[in-house]
Amino acid sequence: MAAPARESAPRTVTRSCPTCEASCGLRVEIDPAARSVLRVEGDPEDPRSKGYLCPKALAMKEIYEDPERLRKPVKKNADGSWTEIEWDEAMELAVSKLSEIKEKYGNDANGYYIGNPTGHNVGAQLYIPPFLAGLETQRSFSAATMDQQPQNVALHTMLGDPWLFPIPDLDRTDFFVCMGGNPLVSQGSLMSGPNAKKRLQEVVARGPGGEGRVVVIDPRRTETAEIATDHVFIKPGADAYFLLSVCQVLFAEGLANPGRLADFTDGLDTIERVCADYPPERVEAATGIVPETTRQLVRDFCAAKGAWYGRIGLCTQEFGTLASWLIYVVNVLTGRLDAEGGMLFPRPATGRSEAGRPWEPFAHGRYRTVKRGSPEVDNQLPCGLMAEEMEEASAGEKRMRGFVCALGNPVLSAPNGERLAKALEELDFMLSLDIYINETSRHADLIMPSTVQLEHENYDFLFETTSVRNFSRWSPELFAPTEEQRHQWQIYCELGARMNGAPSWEVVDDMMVKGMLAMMVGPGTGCPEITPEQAYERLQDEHGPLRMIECMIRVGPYGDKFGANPDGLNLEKLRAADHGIDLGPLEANRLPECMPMDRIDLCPEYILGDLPRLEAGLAERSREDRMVLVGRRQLRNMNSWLHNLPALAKGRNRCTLLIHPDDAARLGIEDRKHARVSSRVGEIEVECEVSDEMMPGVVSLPHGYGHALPGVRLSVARDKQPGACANYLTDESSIDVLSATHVANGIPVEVRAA
Ligand SMILES: Nc1nc2c(c(=O)[nH]1)N[C@H]1C(S)=C(S)[C@@H](COP(=O)(O)OP(=O)(O)OC[C@H]3O[C@@H](n4cnc5c(=O)[nH]c(N)nc54)[C@H](O)[C@@H]3O)O[C@H]1N2
Ligand SMILES: Nc1nc2c(c(=O)[nH]1)N[C@H]1C(S)=C(S)[C@@H](COP(=O)(O)OP(=O)(O)OC[C@H]3O[C@@H](n4cnc5c(=O)[nH]c(N)nc54)[C@H](O)[C@@H]3O)O[C@H]1N2
Ligand code: SF4
Ligand SMILES: [Mo]
Repeated sequence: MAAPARESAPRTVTRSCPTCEASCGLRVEIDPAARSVLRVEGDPEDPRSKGYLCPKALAMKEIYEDPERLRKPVKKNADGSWTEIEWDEAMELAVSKLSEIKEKYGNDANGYYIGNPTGHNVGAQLYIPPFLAGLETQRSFSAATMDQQPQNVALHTMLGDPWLFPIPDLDRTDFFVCMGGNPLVSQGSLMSGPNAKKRLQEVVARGPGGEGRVVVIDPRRTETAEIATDHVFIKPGADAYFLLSVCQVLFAEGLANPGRLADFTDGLDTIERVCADYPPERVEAATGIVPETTRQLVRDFCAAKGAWYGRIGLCTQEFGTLASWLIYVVNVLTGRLDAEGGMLFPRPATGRSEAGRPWEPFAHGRYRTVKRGSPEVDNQLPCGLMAEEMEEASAGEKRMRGFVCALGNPVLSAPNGERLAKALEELDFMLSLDIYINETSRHADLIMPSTVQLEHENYDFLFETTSVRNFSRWSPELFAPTEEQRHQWQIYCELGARMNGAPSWEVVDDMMVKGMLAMMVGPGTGCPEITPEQAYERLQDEHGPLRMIECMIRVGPYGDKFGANPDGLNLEKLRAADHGIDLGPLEANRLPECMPMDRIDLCPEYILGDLPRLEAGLAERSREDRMVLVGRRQLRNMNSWLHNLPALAKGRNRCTLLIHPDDAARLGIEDRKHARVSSRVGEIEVECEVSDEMMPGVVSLPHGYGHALPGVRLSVARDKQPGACANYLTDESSIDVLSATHVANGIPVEVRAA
């Protein structure tokens, strides 16, 4: 690990903000002697964020300072209280309990859930493998099945790589269609770009005559819609119908023109046949969109340099995979995939979109849940099914008995959290890898906390693959961890070593790096002049995630090839770049080289298999009488876990239900008064805000609240923003089976005045 600077005078350090995908550059003024943060501000010299920051830039500081944050493992006593224990004892306890369950009941008697902050922590991402290798279970859950898994499935079946996300070329497009995303608040997801507001305003200014377009298609007139040129209401869950009608118009009006993509795309005739059944008139009642709006939008889009984008509102819904797939189909049919101003493939310095990388074919159904036989999809089981898999009454002898919850809070984030909370109490053993005693970890027998961002180095490993501009960025450790702390990667590596019977975590770490080098350098690779052994000797760090990053970036597309290309990138240069390394705009024309399959499969059979369900749903969807719930994100939240930070929890109650005035009048609901909202699985009480920003028949509630539970040690959250848990209403039985993903948008609910 790089020696942390130890000067004692206050100084300013630059790093990227690890709190959301945007990864803004920050200037952090610290007092090393007092181990305190004096100030956080935007870094004007950061080429991507140019000084921009949002209120959540303070999150890193306040988490670091939070007196309720754990620093040492805690073990639950018989009376429910917690005792701090040493790491060795904690490791011993975790490994013995998990191994015992494995031996007694089989590997799959353990299960795990991986949460979102993993994506923001390079060490957590790179060191999960040895831990999972030790656990050897197929009971694998994560936040992906409340998130982007439908997009993973579409990309895996179409291009061969679930993680090869096409990203809107926001800085060059002049016509941006945004479905089911609210980048003004989320700062862009799978479209990581700081200051989304400015970028979207520039889209409009850039268009011919200053008349570029930003078209938001969303059941709520969102913050993004407010600054867009156009907003179109759509009924939740109807996007697949709408997008098929878009395709129909493209063919019917002779506008389908894939350009160079046609040379390596299969299935163009199939999609023409499929969409022919869905002219705009036929889907109007289901979508709520008048046919002329669809036709004009398609014509205008085709006349411009457009990018057509869909995000979480299209994933976590009834037809998540179909809708996500159709977004890519529209971009192919209009020649906008892989074209400047369209949807482009980032080129990360770590080489993860280069030609010749190994192709793992799409797979599903290799394991099924015990209770209802729900198939895994690319190693993911629907996370809302964790509860029934744990309950003796549901899963019997084959139930999950050991559970590891890693950097996640599924009691608030996953469907039917109330049921999950009860089921967690049935486990023989639960390990939480978390920094708080929160709604989920309070059920654990043992909690192992990691260091937090200011205490470890980081590299924007995930977000260099999702950024609107190519970049490579290292962030320094600002405060060396104390003796009693461990990094997340060390925890995983040590657990893995002990479970695999390896002599030490160091041995496991070395094996990982050596294994990686054996594949990346030497004869027949992109680095033929050097042997893996020589490359190993040249690595800067002794251990840790940055050593693996070093291997990847030196071999990667901008790399120094371990010396063969002396001007290229290496770890020294990366660490010296105070404002990150700008690698320029996204490149066009990377297909087909950058995809593992030879040709685009525009209509994967697996996905077409769900069309009968879509067709069968049309009549039901065309009825008017449903009231449905959708989600919304807020500037000062990050899912469930920033509410304990004073700067982000202040102000009035934010956990409010938005409802259209007509619905409110009909139901006798008044602004700022309470209502009870119920679904098939639960009921909660929330404050209402009556607003015409909602589409009639649709109500909106943020997720991540519901902190006032016994045993939770989050006093600021409990006092300032307790809220109610939206996911107590999310029905775990409502699954987009193709992707194992839950429906968190478009949940049928009943609302009545409290
Ligand atoms: N209804 C509804 N539900 C949703 C969504 C929605 O839109 N609507 N969105 C879904 C999406 S997109 C996501 S990604 C998921 C998120 O779901 P989760 O990942 O399960 O939930 P988070 O709230 O992100 O919880 C993060 C946990 O990690 C811990 N943590 C944070 N940083 C660290 C760290 O550095 N080390 C350790 N050890 N722990 C840390 C926090 O204390 C917290 O317990 O929620 C999903 N749930
Ligand atoms: N401030 C903040 N930023 C965040 C997060 C956060 O919690 N807070 N979370 C981060 C995470 S983990 C993620 S995954 C990203 C998500 O980033 P986004 O995808 O931008 O997330 P949302 O803001 O939830 O936007 C979803 C939109 O979909 C709409 N919607 C709901 N149902 C439908 C539907 O059926 N059809 C259509 N067309 N629209 C629908 C909702 O009204 C909402 O406006 O944000 C990230 N950034
Ligand atoms: S937009 Fe995201 S990355 Fe930028 S300061 Fe806010 S939380 Fe941090
Ligand atoms: Mo997410």
